[in-house]
Amino acid sequence: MANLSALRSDFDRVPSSGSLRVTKAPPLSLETLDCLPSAVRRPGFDVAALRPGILHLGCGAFHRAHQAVFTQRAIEAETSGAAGAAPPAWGIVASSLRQPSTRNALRPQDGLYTVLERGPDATRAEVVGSLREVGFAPEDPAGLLARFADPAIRIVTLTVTSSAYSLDPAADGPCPDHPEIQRDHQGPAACNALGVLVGGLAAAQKAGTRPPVVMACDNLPENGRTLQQAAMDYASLTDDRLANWIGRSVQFPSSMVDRITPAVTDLDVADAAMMLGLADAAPVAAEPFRQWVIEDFEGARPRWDAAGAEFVTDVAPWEASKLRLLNGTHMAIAYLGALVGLRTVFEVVAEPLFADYALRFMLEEQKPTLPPSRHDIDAYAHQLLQRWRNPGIVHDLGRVGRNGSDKLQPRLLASLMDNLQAGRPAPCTILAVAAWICCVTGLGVPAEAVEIEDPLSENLRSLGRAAGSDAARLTASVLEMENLFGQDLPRMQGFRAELTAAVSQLQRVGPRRAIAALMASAPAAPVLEFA
Ligand code: CS2
Repeated sequence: MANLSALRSDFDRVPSSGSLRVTKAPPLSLETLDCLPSAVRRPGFDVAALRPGILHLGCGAFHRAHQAVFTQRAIEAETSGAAGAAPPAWGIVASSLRQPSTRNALRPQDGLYTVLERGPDATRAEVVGSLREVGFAPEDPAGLLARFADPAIRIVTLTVTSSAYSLDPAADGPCPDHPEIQRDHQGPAACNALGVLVGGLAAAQKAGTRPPVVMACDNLPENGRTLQQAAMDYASLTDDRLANWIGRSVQFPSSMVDRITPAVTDLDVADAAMMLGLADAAPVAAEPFRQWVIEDFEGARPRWDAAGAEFVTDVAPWEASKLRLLNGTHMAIAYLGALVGLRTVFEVVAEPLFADYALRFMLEEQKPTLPPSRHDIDAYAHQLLQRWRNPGIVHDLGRVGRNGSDKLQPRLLASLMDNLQAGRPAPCTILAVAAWICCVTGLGVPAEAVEIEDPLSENLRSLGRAAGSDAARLTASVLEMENLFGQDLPRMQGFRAELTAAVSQLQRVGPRRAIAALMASAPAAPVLEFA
């Protein structure tokens, strides 16, 4: 078994550099892999000999900084000791569904790319070789579906973002009227993630092969069960027998994935080139922390456990704390920070007022809503603050806060409902929801505020225009969006008035004074402690 700390010490520490650009360097590829300086960590197996075993849908930066790295380490763990032996067949075949840019950048590099691990004081570089093929789904839809029936592919993973499941947030299932689902049904080939998944599973069913295990790696509650239900609902729009077979025969383990991975910048490209001495058109940058907790399943899998992943019988406690503390707080500080014109998560938590707010939100409002577990939630919350305070990670608030209407329910509204039902006040959550309303409707948003994109933006902005500066009218009209807020929450006693007051306060005095007033008030209810 590989020793993680030993693997880590393979890196040489290299100070974070400035934005020097290396333009003349030859490209990273299998041919130049041996030219890497010793400070750069490289795949510990014969990359060219690696055969595929995993199909991945969506090939964004997160997948490449997370699952691909775990898989690289897992392959190394199984390869080590067997000099000259072929690596275990766990190479990743990835397919981008929306844009060909990653494929275009990675193909000339034989799928190789750099992960820049940006710590508070230093950046380390690792070249990843677990990604063996990258395609663009619309160019070869039949080829992609055929992969599902290839017995070599034993696992299918997905990082397509929660928005790509085309779920109806209130109904907790795919929305048949969703434009992407409509397009899939009318077009010659599916291009939506669910359409590709269901089409691929249909191919496996038809071929009579053992279907691959399908693993959701998106930030959704019960992501495995949610994806399975979404796939069944999608299949049943046209084929009930397929839907039943998906329910009976395909395993969908849930998993909790975590690694903060900001959008790639020119600085990342320049730093990768400088550290490698080779040009890499598709590096990714990420924090040193990475975590993967996977619901155990039947069948073969890479030695992800040797790479630091955990297999457990119930992912729910990890998933709940991650979604509610990390992702929920991310959203809260993104909207509050955006309203004062701050740009990054680091900038927000650098202000003690925002950091205190984040901690209070996590410990007094999110923590009491978590399922009982032995996890040390206080330590987790403090560790999150440390991670957000990493100056090497430039995590843009606009990116963290975008598509809020798809993410509000699991990250903020579900716990809000739990708290209100239990009679616990939740002023930090209500302020966060109010900040989201201000950001997306444009109410009282100063010129310097960061713009927050949302799929419902057009509708939300027109509500903002219609309400003018009338906070009560605005709040009432936003709460009428049943697909976001459902029916029960807006009826909870006192909630509407509190939310209206928070929107109005943000509009009048701005986030800093609103938070200061909130922090000056003592928590009104004792914090529940779980063993
Ligand atoms: C963030 C996540 O943009 C967002 O929604 O909260 O991408 C977050 O950085 C990751 O889940 C960290 O693992």
